[in-house]
Amino acid sequence: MSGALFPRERAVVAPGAVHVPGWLAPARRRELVEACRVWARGPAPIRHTVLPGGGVMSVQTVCVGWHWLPYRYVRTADDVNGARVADFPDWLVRLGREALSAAYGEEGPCPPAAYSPDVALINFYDGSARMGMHQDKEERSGAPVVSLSIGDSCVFRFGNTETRGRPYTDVELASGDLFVFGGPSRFAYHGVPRVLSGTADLESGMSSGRLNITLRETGLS
Ligand SMILES: O=C(O)CCC(=O)C(=O)O
Repeated sequence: MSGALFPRERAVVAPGAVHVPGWLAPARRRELVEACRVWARGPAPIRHTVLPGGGVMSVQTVCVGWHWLPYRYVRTADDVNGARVADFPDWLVRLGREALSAAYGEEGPCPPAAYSPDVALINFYDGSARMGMHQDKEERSGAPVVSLSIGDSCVFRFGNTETRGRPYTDVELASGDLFVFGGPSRFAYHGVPRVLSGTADLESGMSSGRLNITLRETGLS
């Protein structure tokens, strides 16, 4: 983060879970923000996901490659407008591989060259949005999840694979940060209890709010 007072260091938060601060250069943040703005318009526009019990998620989400609805992946946005979601672009596969190299080097739970993410979940948080503790477990692949953050900082809570509760670690994710979780941490509970409003990264092209992009392999064909 350009505004950080002190250098923030790469940290292994749990086995297989790595935080790389400021990994996305400003130009890449801007390109990603622009791409997300286009995806947010369609073919299936960004929306607040409605949960099976009737609850409405406070974040807004748009998907690329596959459409996530609780709790499965489909090709068409049946809970939005029925449109087939945008194709997953090759440049995003390359970005996912670079992210794995940055987090793990060549020694991680998945060789970067073998990583083939095919879905991106793009979440937009306004200042009051949150995400409860959950596991990413609709994927049939155990490949790592790559998470990229742009805009306002947040508190990201990274827990354990057994329960939504403690032990967990709270990590501040700022604009440009990369967080990868794979290997023994792939199915750890995680969530976002708080967005830190007023921490915008204006260079990214976002004046407020937080964007999070997770890249995953669904293991589906
Ligand atoms: O916004 C984040 O940092 C986490 C997003 C997340 O947990 C998800 O999309 O499943």
